[in-house]
Amino acid sequence: MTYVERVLEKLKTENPGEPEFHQAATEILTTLAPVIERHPEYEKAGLLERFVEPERVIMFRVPWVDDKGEVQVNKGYRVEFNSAIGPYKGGLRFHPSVNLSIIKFLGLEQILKNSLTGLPIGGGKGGANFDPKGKSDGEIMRFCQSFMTELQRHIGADTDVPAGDIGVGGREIGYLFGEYKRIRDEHVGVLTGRGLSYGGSLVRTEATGYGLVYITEEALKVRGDSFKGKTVVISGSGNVAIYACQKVQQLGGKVVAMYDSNGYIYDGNGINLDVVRDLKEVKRARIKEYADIVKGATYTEGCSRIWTIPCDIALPCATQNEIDKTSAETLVKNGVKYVAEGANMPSTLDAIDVFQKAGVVFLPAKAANAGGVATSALEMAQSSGRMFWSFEEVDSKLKGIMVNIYHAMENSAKEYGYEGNYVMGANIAGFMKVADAMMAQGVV
Ligand code: NDP
Ligand code: 2IT
Repeated sequence: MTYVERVLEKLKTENPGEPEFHQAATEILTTLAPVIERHPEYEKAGLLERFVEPERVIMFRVPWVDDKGEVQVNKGYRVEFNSAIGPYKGGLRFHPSVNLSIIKFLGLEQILKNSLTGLPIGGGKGGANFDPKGKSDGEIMRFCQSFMTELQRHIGADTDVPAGDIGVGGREIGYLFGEYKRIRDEHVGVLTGRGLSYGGSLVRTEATGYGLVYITEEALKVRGDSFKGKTVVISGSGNVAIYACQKVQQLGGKVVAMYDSNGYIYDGNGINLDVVRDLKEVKRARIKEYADIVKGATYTEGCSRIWTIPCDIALPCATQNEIDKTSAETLVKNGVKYVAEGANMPSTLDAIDVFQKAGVVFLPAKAANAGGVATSALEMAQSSGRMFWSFEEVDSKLKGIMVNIYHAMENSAKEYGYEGNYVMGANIAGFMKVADAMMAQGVV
């Protein structure tokens, strides 16, 4: 058995019942095999065993009182995975499906993603199995306050800096920040994605979606192509999906479908984003209503059949494992040329295999959605420098970072003889910096 195989086997034995964590670790470690071969010193230093073991896992009770006066209890998590290159950094997810496996897969991915940005941020992730759907503002606030009452003792502007993810947007970050400040009495950059009036950065809201489109644009550009006239399918209708859609439209592409967890809308004339934003950002309504408002649009119950819609470019922006082997085969059969992952791990291992074998340009999540966390790091820089940069300044930095990531991934894949395999390229490029830092810092 090779070193990589032994580490993977140990991980699976020691962490039973964590399928998402196994999946992410398998993808990462198997693609690192050629790097490990070139660096026998890594095995002597137990580097991979340390890399896949979180530095710290925090699990806690989140009690709160709902509007009916009933006591509710949720599970809270923060996984401080790797601080070799900077303070732990990564979002908080509030969704009923959240468990330790999901937080660990997200944390592991985050280490390499954050490294790829070129900025000094380590990897972490957190969240709760709390369902924000259908909750009142007061309930959301009380939940966030209870969550932060515990989390505050573990985080800090130079220690661990959470942000948003599924179910955690501007409203939640505001409540979380207010509670942190009240308990710790410090107005610092301990969370990113803050509102512009209390330390946030311009472009952070748009950053993940914009970044996704910028890196895809670069992949198109080096092939002499562009978004102009391309048909695009985007899954999800949350933060990442909405701003990906906006940027695609600005660049001349046509987005024909989006979804939420109930079903998808198809609009052959091109999605009217103002309608989607009003439904999702203002009314917190279901996407189904789009078809009642926009003439000619249709709504179909259930999500996965969105991938049966023919498109040139697919941008999965909802959740893990939303594209399985069958969906990938259908996309390929219908002529998809580019798949760029806005969500974390939206494609199963089988689906990735289908895309790569078919010659689809496949841009993996840890590279393609790194624009969000990169802009979070720019927010941290502005906070500690007590500065506020213009929209254009942050946007151009974001674009530069995404273009750099594309070429870093391209070059690493080439260097190891896997040209065009961006899964290998992203994992290798991200890992090398973390490995160097861990080797330099001794066995810790
Ligand atoms: P939001 O909560 O704003 O939106 C999530 C969207 O995905 C909603 O449309 C939601 O539908 C849908 N969705 C969530 N879970 C499921 C599910 N199990 N099945 C079907 N649909 C689902 O989250 P974001 O836009 O912030 O995040 C989307 C993805 O992007 C996630 O994978 C996240 O990890 C990733 N990401 C986010 C970043 C950020 O900066 N926000 C940065 C990098 C990656 P519904 O409303 O019906 O639940
Ligand atoms: O998955 C991610 O990169 C995020 N949810 C954003 C993390 C961040 O700290 O901005």
